[in-house]
Amino acid sequence: MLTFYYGSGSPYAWRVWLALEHKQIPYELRTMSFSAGDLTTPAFLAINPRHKIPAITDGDFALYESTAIVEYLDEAYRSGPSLFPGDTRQRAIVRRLVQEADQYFATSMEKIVDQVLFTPQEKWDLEAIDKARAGLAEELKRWESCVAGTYLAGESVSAADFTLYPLLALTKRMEKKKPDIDVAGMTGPNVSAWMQRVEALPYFRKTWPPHWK
Ligand SMILES: N[C@@H](CCC(=O)N[C@@H](CS)C(=O)NCC(=O)O)C(=O)O
Repeated sequence: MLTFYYGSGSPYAWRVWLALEHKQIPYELRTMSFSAGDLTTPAFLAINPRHKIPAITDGDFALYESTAIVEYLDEAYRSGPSLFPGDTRQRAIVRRLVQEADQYFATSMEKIVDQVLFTPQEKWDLEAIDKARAGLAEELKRWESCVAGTYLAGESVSAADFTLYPLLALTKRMEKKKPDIDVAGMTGPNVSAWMQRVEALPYFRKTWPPHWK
């Protein structure tokens, strides 16, 4: 049985959860607590020496880094619907979108999360938050013209959807502490409608971060 090491609210773990559900792979969910030190036990460090979730073990095979995990699941479990198109060029585009979400969108998102979630409010660097928000706004403008069909890469759900959605959802979550992040104000109609279509996937609710409920 595959074991999925998960942390609530992590956009990187969320993409793996969506992939497991989408492909209907049986798994045991192991929710790790950051504060209880679950990530730095010798047992977990043997799985991920970088002490981060997500990670999986599949028999005697351990893997970390969410993008690599999603690719592994897709290749190792052929039975469920694939998250990467069969066509070489289409597959390359999905990989490109995953990279773009991780390299550009996530970089600005991480800066906002570092401030809003992990820095006491009186120490917030408002200039840094504004700059990161401007970066996200520019990215979202770009993604607005990237929605190729029902889903980001066309008519089928792909790894690109499961990468961008959680990053955007976490950014939205930051509004609870800083309303003027105003994700709606920087999200165009195509991206908004795409988000709703991801949210309509039958297994989506199950993967909503438990501590956000
Ligand atoms: N590049 C990694 C990022 C994973 C990551 O940053 N995980 C965070 C939670 S969002 C974590 O486990 N942090 C705990 C730590 O660094 O000790 C991936 O895609 O899997």
